[in-house]
Order: sequence, then C-alpha cells, then structure tokens
Amino acid sequence: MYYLPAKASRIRLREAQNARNNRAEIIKARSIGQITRRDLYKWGIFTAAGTLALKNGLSPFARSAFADSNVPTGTPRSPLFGGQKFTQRLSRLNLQTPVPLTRVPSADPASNADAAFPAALGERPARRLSYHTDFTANPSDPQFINPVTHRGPIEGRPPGEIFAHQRWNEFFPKVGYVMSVGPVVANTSFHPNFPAQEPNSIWTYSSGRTNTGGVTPNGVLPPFLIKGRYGEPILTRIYQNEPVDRAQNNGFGRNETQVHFHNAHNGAESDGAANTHHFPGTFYDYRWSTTLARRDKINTDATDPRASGPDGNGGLVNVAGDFRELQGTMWAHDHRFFFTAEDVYKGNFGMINYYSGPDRGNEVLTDGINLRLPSGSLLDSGNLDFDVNLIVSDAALDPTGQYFFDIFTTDGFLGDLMLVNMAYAPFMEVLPRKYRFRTLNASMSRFIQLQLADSSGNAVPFLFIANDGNLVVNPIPLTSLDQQGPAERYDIIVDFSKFRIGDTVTLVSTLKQTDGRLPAQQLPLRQALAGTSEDPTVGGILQFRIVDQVPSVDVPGVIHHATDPDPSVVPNVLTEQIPIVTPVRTRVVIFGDGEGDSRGRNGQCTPDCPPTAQFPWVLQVNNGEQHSMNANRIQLLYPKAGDIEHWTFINDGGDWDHPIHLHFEEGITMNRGGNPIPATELLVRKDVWRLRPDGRVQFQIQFGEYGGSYVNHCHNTVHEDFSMLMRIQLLTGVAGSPQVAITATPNPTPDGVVFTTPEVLPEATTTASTRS
Ligand SMILES: [Cu+2]
Repeated sequence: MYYLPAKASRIRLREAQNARNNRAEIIKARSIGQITRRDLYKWGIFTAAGTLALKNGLSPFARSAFADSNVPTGTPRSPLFGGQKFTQRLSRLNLQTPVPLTRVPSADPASNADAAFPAALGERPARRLSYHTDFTANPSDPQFINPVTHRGPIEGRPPGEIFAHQRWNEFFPKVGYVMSVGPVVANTSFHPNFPAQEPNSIWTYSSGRTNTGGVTPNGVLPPFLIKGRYGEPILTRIYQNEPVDRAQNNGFGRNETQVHFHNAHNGAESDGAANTHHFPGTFYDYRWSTTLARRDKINTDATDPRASGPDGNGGLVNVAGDFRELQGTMWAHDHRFFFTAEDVYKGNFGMINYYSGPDRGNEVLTDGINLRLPSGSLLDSGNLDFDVNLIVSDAALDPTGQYFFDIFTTDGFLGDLMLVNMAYAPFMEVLPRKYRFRTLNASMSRFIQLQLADSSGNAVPFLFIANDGNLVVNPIPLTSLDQQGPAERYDIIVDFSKFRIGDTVTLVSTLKQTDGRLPAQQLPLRQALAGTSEDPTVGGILQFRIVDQVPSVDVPGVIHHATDPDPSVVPNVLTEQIPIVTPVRTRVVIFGDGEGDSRGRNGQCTPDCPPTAQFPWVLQVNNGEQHSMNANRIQLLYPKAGDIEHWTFINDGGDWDHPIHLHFEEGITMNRGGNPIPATELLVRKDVWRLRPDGRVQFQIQFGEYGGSYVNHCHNTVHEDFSMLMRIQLLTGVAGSPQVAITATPNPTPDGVVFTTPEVLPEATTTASTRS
C-alpha cells in the first residue's frame, strides 16, 4: 500500500519519512539536471523494468527495518492541520477576460495582417511568423533579446515557415489573452487550515504580463478557465515567468514549458507538444483556431447552422465543418517532454470550454439549434451559473504542509488528498434545479470513479451527456460514472429539484487504488462514503448544499432564487452519430513493457537522455520496431489528410491500465476486442482510452486541416515521462503548406532553436492489410 495506515507507529512513520526525504533528494537532483535518469539506472536505483529498487531507506515498498519482512514501509500520510472536509467553499475556476484584437499591416509578405492587442497592454502584435526569426537575424538587437535572462529570443516559438501559424489569414485571431505562468502568489493554500504554499511549490497561471521586471510570484489558484467560441479564433500569449534558476523549484518541476491544448483542433505549432518548450523570460504565441474538424470536406460553404458559434448577441456565426465534431469541455496543460508529470502536478493547467450553436451555454435561447442545456441565461452564451467545471486531482503534502511530488516508482504517483479545483474537500451551494458539471481527472496516475450520494447514502441518479468534450447522441442515465483515467472528461447533468432546502448531496470518489499501475476496485457507495478505506482518497470529495438562493457568477449582484423556474432542458437527442465505414487502412499500436522482445531499439528519451538509457515502456506500430520516445524519430506517418483509418490500441504490458491519449483528433470508439464496452464509450468520440490489463480498443480516426508533429502517449504522466510516447507526423495536403512534407525537429535552447532532420521509421505492414 502506498500510504501508511492512519495509526502507524511513530518509529515506522519516521522510517518512512526518512525514505521519502531520500527520494525527494533524488527527484530534486534529477529535476534540476544534477543527475540523469541514466545515473539512476547505473546506480541500480531504477531497474531495467523501471521499478525503484527495493533498497531499504529509499523505496516505499522496501522491507521495513523493524516490521514484518513482507510489510512495505509505505509513506506517511499528508498532515491535515485539523482541516475538516466541507468547511471551505468551492472556488470556481479563474475566468479569463479576452481582449479584442485588431488587424494591422504586416511586413510579412505571406500574411495580410498582424493581430494587434489593445494599446494599453503594451504588447507586440501577434503575427504569422514568430519573433524568434528576428532574433536569429539580429542576435544582438536588444529588442529581440529576452529581457529577463538577457540571452536568447524573446519568443520561444521556433523560427521559420514550419512554425508559422498555419492558415493564419483564414483563422485570423479575433480575441486575445495575455497570461503568464509562474510561482504562486503568497498566502495560497489548499485549505484554510493548511499552511500557505511557498511560491515555488506551485507554478500556475495568472492574467497579465509581469515578467519584464524579473521573477515575481504571480500565479494564482484556482486554475484558469477560458471560454472559447467557434468562429472566434483565439491568440493566447503566455509569458514564461518561472525562476531562471532551475534549482528554485521546491524539489520538483522543470522551468521549461510548452502548453498543450488537449485535443483542440490546432496546427502542430500551437499544439504545445512538438518539442517546443520555452524558457523563463520568453513568451509563446498559441493560436487556438477554433477550427471545426472536416471543414475542408463537409459543409465547406458553412450553410449548416448546427456548425456554428455564438456571435455575442444571441445570434450565430456559421462555420465550415462537421457539427458532429463540435467539442465542449477541454483542458490545457504542460507538455514538456519527460517532465510533464512534475509540471502538471505543480499547477501548470487550466480548462477551456468551447461554445457552439448547439452547446451554447444558454438555457433559454430558442432558435431550433440551441440545446438549452443547464447553464444560465444572463449572458448570450457561456453562462456558468449552472454549468460548473470540476477539476479533480490528488495531492500530497510533506510534513510541513508543502505540496509534494514523489515519483516513488515508475509505476506512477498517487496523492492521498483529493482536491476539487485545487482545494481540499470543498462545498458548493446549489439551487434545487438542474446543473451541468464538467468533470476532469487531472491526476498524474490516479483513476477515479465518481458517484453522488444523498444524505442517507443512497446513489443519486444523473445523466451522462459528453465524453472527453464530445456530446453523446442520447443522454445516458447512470448512478455511477465509469472509471475515469487521467485527462478524461465526463459531463453530467444532475437534477437537484427533488431535494429540499437544507439537504446535502455528496460527490464521492469510490475507486480504490493502491499503486500507480492501475485501480484496485470500486467500493460500494456507503462503504466509500464512510472514508475507512486504506486508500485515503476514497470518500466524499465535494459536498453540494441545497439552498434557497445563490449569487450569480455571470453577472455580479444578481441573485438566483430556489423559486425561479428552471428553463433548461436535456433533449433526448444531442447530436448525430458519425457512421463507421470501411477504412482506407488499418493500424495497430502496441503499448508494451519492452520485455522479452528483441525488435526494439528502445531506450531513448531524446533530447534528454543518452541513446543507451533503458525505459520500461515501448510503443510499436504495425509490428515494426519497438521504441520509447525520441522527438527526432517519426514512428507513425499519416500520409493524407482526410483518409479514414481504423486503429487498434493494444496493451501488451500485463498488469497495467494505461490511459492512452491521441493528440489533435478524436476517434470513434468501435469495440474493446471481445470485452464489454460501456454505453458511455460505444460509438462515442474520445481522445483518451483506458487500456485495461491486456485490453484493446479499436476506433475510427481521420485527420485533417492541419499538419506537423504530434504525439500519441500514455496519460499516466509518470509513464509518459518515462518515454511512453511516440511522434506522429501528419501531412496536410494543403497546397503551399510546409506540412505537406515531413517537418524538421526543433531542439530548443535558451539561446534559440537548432533543427534536426528526423529519422522516419518504415512502418511494418504485416497488419496493415488494407494499406493503399
Ligand atoms: Cu501508462
């Protein structure tokens, strides 16, 4: 078991804490580059199979010096400082305010215009090509030199056409956000009883640029929320405000970041996972295009009003593309290869809701398109009064109460405290009416399974409406969600109208997990609610209190009352099914443990490791070579935009449940081999699939509109950091685009980017029987 029992003896706790301190030293040394993973293998601390060696004084699973020889030492639980559950109010996510962008003339001959921020912000205009190019051309011009480090470029986006914003004029940004990521502000804590976090324990976002005067603590919790609208492309400028000194990280986290907008339909240059991390003092312009998939194939003249976004005045802006591919609940998070777990855990994430004609975030507008899902009506779209983002993540604290990350083993990291929107066990006041909840599992390795309990411990039914941000065709009535792996999003509708003022409903985490490999079992609701499981996270994580009035978050000063009518509806049909068709080709991707197979050249975590390092997991496409991640190697080539393929993911690694994430496109889940498939997955579009032990899943996939370098990987971010990724190269077929061909690999440094030519693996064709 990961965590020691609550009543473990003092000597045993001390022993376990010493072991944890030793591990923390190693994690810190690795995160700041004093030692490498290779050293850890050389010293025998990691084995070739990836487990932390069972050395007494180091591993939580080592035999205890004094206890029964088979009892692992475990690790001490997080101190609670007397903090009780359900004594602090839930904080809603930190809503960001967009600024309008205007077109100004551009010196770039290939672009009509740059996008200017309001003058008061003092920002350089955003443009198709990065400012990196100016630095490369004028390396001594102070205008293009990083004002914090006095080195390198001011923009971290790599130079040249291959990192230019694809289809810039077509998706010219209309609104902008200026944000920075950096140390958290003073007096931030997870609970009023807990000590304040030191600034470098948490690195998170705030609005505004504050890095020009040096490094100042400025991140804020809860995490950010951005409301995007189809038809309104976004330019998000992120200043990297983390400490210049890599050692100033309070034990974990790398001061280099790239922000991945999880499965939004963007060019590789804005996907945030193309080996494009950037450094303190630099900014990076992400153009979040709000492109609706299939815009080059379906509804190309934008006449279908279901493919649309809110216009800000109650009307719609039509967009080209397939309305069946509209997305809603998404998130963005750090994707610095090989440090993703540390960085995301540290607070580098937020959520983004996309609003569309059907999924408007307005429950009264009646135009035949709007579904009128629970949300509110004070704003034309994007109402949040009855539409609530809930980020669930596990956390651990050291004995002084500081946020703590421990890789324990390469199996994965588990915290023992459940946070909702980065707060420990909060409560939320709700009216007796329908609400929508957008749940996200933002844990590093923990799977969750959520249920709702009334005050007698009975399950409260709800409707499941969206999986990974994709509406299901018909709402699915449930009393328990399915398991939810890291990065999976489930949207549900809960109707509190049958409750009376004063009643409570508890959101309960019912899934026991005792190591990073996979969940153990779901506990019966009452038993979970009792909070007596050896897994301290099992139990209530959020309490809803039914009250007679709540203040609006959409329009400050407005009060909503229990006696107000609930005009929201949950229609029986939310979208249409995309049919499964005969594919152009099929592919099989095997996620293996790299043992007992000689076909591999596994072992790279390029650029951060020497080629001889050993890693526990490998990916294999179509019976080809087995590999772990090398950013300079293309393991899967998708040759032609619009080709429909059927992919099968197979878990060949034994006792693991890997939540596998495919960037950029969603797949329509077809089957799980011969195993049963829940209604919440069957024919449902997803971007993360749990690959249960020896499990498999097949889905239909089609890429389009953008190209470049993307990845497919395990979203147990600890596995991901131990190289369980592969590079996919997408070719666009857009004439004139550099992404019609394979693109070079950027290798970022604080002084600029060096490009290398990637190795392209020949995909074996033994299983690609229909390959054209
Ligand atoms: Cu995994």
